Amino acid sequence: MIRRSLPYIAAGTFALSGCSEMQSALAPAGDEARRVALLTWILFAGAAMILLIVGIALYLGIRGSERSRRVLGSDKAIKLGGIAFPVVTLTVLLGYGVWLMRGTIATDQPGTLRIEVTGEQWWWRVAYAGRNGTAIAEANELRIPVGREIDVVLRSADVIHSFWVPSLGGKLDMIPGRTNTLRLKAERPGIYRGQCAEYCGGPHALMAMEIVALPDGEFEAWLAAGAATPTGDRHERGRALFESAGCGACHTVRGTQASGVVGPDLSRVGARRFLAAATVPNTPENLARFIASGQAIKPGNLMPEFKIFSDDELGALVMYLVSLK
Ligand code: HEC
Ligand SMILES: [Cu+2]
Repeated sequence: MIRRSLPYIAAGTFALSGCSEMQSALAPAGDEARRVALLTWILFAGAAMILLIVGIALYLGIRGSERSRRVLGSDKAIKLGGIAFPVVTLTVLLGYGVWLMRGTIATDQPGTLRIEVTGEQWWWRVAYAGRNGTAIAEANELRIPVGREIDVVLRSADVIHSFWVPSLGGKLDMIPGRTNTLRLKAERPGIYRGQCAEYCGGPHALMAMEIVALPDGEFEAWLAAGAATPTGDRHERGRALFESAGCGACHTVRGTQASGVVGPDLSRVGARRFLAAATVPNTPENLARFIASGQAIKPGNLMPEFKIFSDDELGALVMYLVSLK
C-alpha cells in the first residue's frame, strides 16, 4: 500500500514545491509576511518540541519503570505540566505575537500609496488614485511599486471575501459594509500570487490574482500611461462587435462608449497575464474560449456565454481585446 502510493506522494511533494515562491507564507518578500513566517517557525518548533516531550511521557507512562510512572502520575506533575506550563507558554506566546505584529496595522501616513480592492463574486475590482483625485479602474491584477508602503483598502460588493497574498502579508477579510485596510510592501520585484481565502460561493476556488511588483519608475510610468485607445480598421470591427453585442453594458473600456460597471474593467485587459481572476493565462485562444464558453472555464461565473459569434467575428473581437493595453 505504502509502496504503491510512494510515487503519488513524491509527485505531490514535487507539485507543491512548485508553489513555493509565488504563493507561500514561507517565502516572505515583505515585512509583514516575514513576521508571520517567523511566528510560524517558532510555533512549529515549539509544537514539535512539545509533541516530543508528550511522546516521551506517553512512552514512559506505558513502558517506563514503576518509579517514572509514579512521578508522571503525581499531582505535582499534572499541576506543572497540565496547568502551569500551558498557561505560562500561551501567555508568553500571546504577548510575543502582539509585540511582533505591532506596526503592521495601516495608518493614514502621507505618501502612502492607496489601492482600493473590492471583492466581487468572483473577481477583484481594483481602483488606483490617479492624478487630481480621479480613480483609475483596473481588475484582477495588482501592480505595485517595489519598496513602497501600500495601503490596500479592502471592501466587498456582495458576500465576505478575504484578501491574502501569503508572500507579502497577512490575510484580511473583505466584509460587506466595512472597510479594512491592509499594509503591504514588496521588498523585491516579482510576481506574487494571492487567493480569495474566504469561501464566497460558486467558483470561489477560481478567484485568485497576481500582484506584480515593479520598480517604482516603471510602476509610475504604467499608471500614468493610461489605457491605449486602439486605432485602425483592424480593431474597428472588433470594437463594433463589442458594442453591438452589448458587452459595454457590463464592461468599461475607457475612451469608448462602453461604460458598464457590472464586470471587470477591460480598458487594459490586453496587458493582464491571466483572465477571469487568474483562472487561465491571457492568450487569444483563452479569450475566445472565455467569451464563447466561459462556463466551461469558470463554472458558475456571472458572465453569460456568447454563442452568437462566428469564428471570424470572435477573432476580430479577441484582436480588439488584445490591443487594449
Ligand atoms: C451581464 C454582464 C456581462 C456581459 C454582458 C459581458 N460580460 Fe464579460 N464579464 C462579466 C463578469 C461578471 C466577468 C467576471 C467573470 C469572473 O471572472 O468571475 C466578466 C469577465 C470578462 C472577461 C475577463 C476579464 C478579466 O479581467 O479577466 C472578458 C475578457 C470579458 N468578460 C469579455 C466580455 C465580452 C467580449 C463581452 C461581450 C461579448 C462580455 N464580456 C459581456 C460580465 C459580463
Ligand atoms: Cu472567495
